[in-house]
Amino acid sequence: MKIEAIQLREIHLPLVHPFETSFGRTTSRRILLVELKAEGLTGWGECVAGEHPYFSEETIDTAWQMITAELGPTLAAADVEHAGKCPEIFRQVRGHRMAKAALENAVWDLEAQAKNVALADLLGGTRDVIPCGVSIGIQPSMEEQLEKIEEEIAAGYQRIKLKCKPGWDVQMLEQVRKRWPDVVLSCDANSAYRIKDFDHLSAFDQFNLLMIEQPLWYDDFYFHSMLQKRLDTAICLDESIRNRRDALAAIDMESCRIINIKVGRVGGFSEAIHVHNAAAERGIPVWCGGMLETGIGRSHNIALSSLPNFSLPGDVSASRRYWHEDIIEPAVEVSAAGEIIVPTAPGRGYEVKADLVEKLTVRQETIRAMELVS
Ligand code: OSB
Ligand code: MG
Repeated sequence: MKIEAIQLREIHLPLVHPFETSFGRTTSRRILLVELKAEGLTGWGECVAGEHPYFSEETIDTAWQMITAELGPTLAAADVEHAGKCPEIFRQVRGHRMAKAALENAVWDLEAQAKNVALADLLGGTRDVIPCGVSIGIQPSMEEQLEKIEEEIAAGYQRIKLKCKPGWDVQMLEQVRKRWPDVVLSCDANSAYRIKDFDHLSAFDQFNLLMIEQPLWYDDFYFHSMLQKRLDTAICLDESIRNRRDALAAIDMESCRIINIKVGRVGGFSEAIHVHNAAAERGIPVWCGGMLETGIGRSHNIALSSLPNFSLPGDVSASRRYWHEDIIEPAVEVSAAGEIIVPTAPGRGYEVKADLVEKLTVRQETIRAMELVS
């Protein structure tokens, strides 16, 4: 397949509710969308890099720069035999995994359409429905926290993940557990704790959490392994797993017992499948993380979550939790049983609302092959 044009767009979209983590608060998203044209088809990708380099080093601006200056022209010049060849095509560029994923995932979308198969099938998916959880941000008050949890349990979500940080942890979890003794709960610290907090973190064991996500440094395995030895609760790594080798190291060192796979964080579907398979072979369950995506990234997450080892509920939730109006049609819905149906139509299985995307666009740029540019 020859990519004929790569269209980049930045859209601005306010969140229905602000989302607060230990690293900051987001009220509105700046999102980079990729539109690939080939053989009369359009493939879509979404870059999950944030507005600030707080989750990872990348931002929407570094991704825009990398795609326009390096990755885009390289892709446009390449003969893309199969979407799985993208990592090789991008190999010379180190890092910038979210930028790479935005392009690679759009190529998978194109390929699925060209082959007339669902993206989930092309990726090797086996599930018809995926189990869904929610990620609840740090709330301004305990009252609002309990209200929010109540609302999401009523909506059917199978697992409630609570963002936590020093000062919003043990006491908060205590109150939640008191009210809901049996609900499946986890927490996510986004690297808010340090070695001096090990004893404090042991107190989390009393809450029977499914897992505690990324308690320590964003780039660490060693101290997570030290901590895991002292905790009954399973550690789940998010930020520190960048690729299959990281997954192998973390599993081998017993730094975690569960892995959160974010397709953007690992650089695209190819690497996400490698991480999935490596974990499956070692009996480590995975689940699909979220990055406050629009329907485009969300539809990619749904397809990925259909792989067999995505056995735990992911942070792939309904469109309406994030957006007043999503940019895809139909919007992503979660059933009362807390499940999303995996689309069977060719490609991602959701239409992009082109007029809405156009209206939300604040900048755009088209990239063609190197030779055509110069
Ligand atoms: O750590 O999982 C995370 C959102 C932005 C950055 C990091 C994370 C998150 C979430 C939200 O937890 C997941 C979602 O609902 O998209
Ligand atoms: Mg996380």
